[in-house]
Amino acid sequence: MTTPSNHLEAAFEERRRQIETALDGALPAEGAWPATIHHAVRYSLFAGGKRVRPQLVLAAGEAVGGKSSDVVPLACAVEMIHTYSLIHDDLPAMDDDDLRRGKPTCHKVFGEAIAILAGDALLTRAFQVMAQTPPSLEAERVARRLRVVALLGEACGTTGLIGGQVTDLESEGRLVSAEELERLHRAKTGALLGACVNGGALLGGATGADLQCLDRYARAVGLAFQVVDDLLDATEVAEQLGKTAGKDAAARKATYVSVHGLERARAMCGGLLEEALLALQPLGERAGMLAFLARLIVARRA
Ligand code: GRG
Repeated sequence: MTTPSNHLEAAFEERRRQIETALDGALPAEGAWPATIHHAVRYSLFAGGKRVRPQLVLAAGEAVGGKSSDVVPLACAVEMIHTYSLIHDDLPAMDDDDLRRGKPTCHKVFGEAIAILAGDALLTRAFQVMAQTPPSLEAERVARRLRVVALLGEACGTTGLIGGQVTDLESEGRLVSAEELERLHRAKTGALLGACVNGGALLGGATGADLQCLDRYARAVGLAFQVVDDLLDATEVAEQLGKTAGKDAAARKATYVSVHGLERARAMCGGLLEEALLALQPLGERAGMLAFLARLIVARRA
């Protein structure tokens, strides 16, 4: 029997394949000159990520009745930006990690210099992909694309991903308040996830009311994602996570587990999921995949 959940699982798998193909097409070929950098970029991008961010882009576009072709460039761009941030986060100067996505980190395989450049290459390529509009694209769609480029720049910048990372590095070994921690998480993780949902919706042609619902959803899911990450780091092993476990406690990092404790952090996740699902209600069935993704994010084990 086909249930709504079977149907969503099948659509999720189908989209995962679509994302892999689009990412492959959005990069220079493996052996293209200069080959080392393209090997490194492809090594990290195709190392087995869950592709949550591109899935959110596609689902947000669908929730507002947009066409898949309108949102695929953003789906590729956010995964490239996310992978760049992981490569740089793993560097000796930052988290100094040997394992990512179940494989040796980029700098372990290619050396630090090439890993830095692979991150830079992915970030640059992401904005190139967003800016490459076909000549036949209507002016209105080009304008939306430009708005989303600005949104994406903000999400990656000093008040988003980079700001969150700076605050994270500065929080090691010191007491952090619950408010500071929420701000850090919203910047480090929530900003890019927010750009996936809001950007996907804008490219899909969302109007004011839909955008408000989706922004509320994005804020809840963005925070839930990082709370779950903190829980997993404290409770799972490296084989399950595909990255080193227990790093937060070892580095005396402020996390939802260290600040609130395991039980409260779990309860917060439940509350954030409820908030995310509530936010989607006005969108009805079109938001089915976004609801599926929120549940998946909270229930994930890696
Ligand atoms: C270096 C500018 C810069 C930023 C680094 C991404 C990041 C900020 C730090 C990595 C450590 C971390 C816990 C980040 C929070 C975001 C997060 C939970 C990343 C992991 O995302 P998943 O689970 O990974 O979607 P996959 O591998 O499945 O794509």
